[in-house]
Amino acid sequence: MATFKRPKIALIGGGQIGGVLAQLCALRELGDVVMYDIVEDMPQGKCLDIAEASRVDGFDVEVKGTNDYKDIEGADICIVTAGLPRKPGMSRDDLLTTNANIIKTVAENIKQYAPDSHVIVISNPLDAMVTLMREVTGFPHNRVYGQAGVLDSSRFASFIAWELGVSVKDINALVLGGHGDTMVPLVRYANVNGIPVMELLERKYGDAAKAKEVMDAIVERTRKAGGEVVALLKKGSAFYSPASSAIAMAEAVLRDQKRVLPVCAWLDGEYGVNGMYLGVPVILGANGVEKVIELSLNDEEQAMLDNSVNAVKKLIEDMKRLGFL
Ligand code: TXD
Repeated sequence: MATFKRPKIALIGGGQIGGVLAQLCALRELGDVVMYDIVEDMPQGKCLDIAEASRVDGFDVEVKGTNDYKDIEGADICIVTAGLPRKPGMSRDDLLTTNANIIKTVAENIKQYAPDSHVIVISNPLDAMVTLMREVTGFPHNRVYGQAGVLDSSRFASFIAWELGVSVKDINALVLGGHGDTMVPLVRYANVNGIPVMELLERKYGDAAKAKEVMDAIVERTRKAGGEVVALLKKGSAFYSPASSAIAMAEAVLRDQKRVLPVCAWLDGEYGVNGMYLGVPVILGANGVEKVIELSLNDEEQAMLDNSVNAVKKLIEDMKRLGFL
């Protein structure tokens, strides 16, 4: 007789993002959750707290914390947030050495205990940490990917919706490139249920120059959106929206949704980029990154993407220099 099992989701890192991830996994009944952290008792406490809401929220999944990697054994998907977040004044790249040491250990344990899992990396600097995760686990590239673009695109879409005074549900907006200040919000492709955003902005202001000025400000705010939250929180970085974004990715994989999402994925010639992780739209389903979708970019967009590629390349060079790759 066939027996059925719920998917097992391992959360590596039980800090700010890890906590929201656990709660969202439970609320959406994505699978049983095990949260690992090095801090003693903390993941156990957080998970017990979340699990005790099961009657109120009505979810039938387990949510457990641990300090022992053995408990992630057989996980179907690992979502990694282990590492330090930014403090005001820091760039994501300032976290490189500390977080690379952490990710290396995390990757070795995922390789040992969950060798068939998919890995969604969230820790910063994102593009470099995804690269390191893939290198240490040796998993196929389609099973190791990073979350950045879903969040950056959601921020871009939110700012457009607020400016136009329309539902964010009708906004489609895409951000390409690395997860840093060089990211590329694609204005030309942004639309409100098919209507180009620039057309609506021009109608609102009755002036193409003013519309461009407003859009330039939205693009700039999108690029700096992480820093805007860091400056307000003072003690850490954004955590609700990064968690929601990673859950959208995990759900696409666990439910084989074939969603078209911007993901930090391995490029093998696409966009003229060879052998490197970068944020691009992909089809995300049961096989992870099932296909990279190539968009035709104009010269200006391609130049911005090249600039972003160079910023990620510099991070990879730094990791090589430091002996991580
Ligand atoms: O969109 C994105 N990709 C991001 C990424 C958006 C915002 C923040 N992003 C990055 O996620 C951020 O720069 C950090 O690198 C990670 C995690 O952010 P979070 O806000 O959750 O940080 P916390 O609250 O400090 O949690 C990190 C946890 C904390 O509980 C530590 O005890 C734990 O990581 N930690 C470890 N866990 C396992 N193993 C080791 N070695 C370890 N070291 C620390």
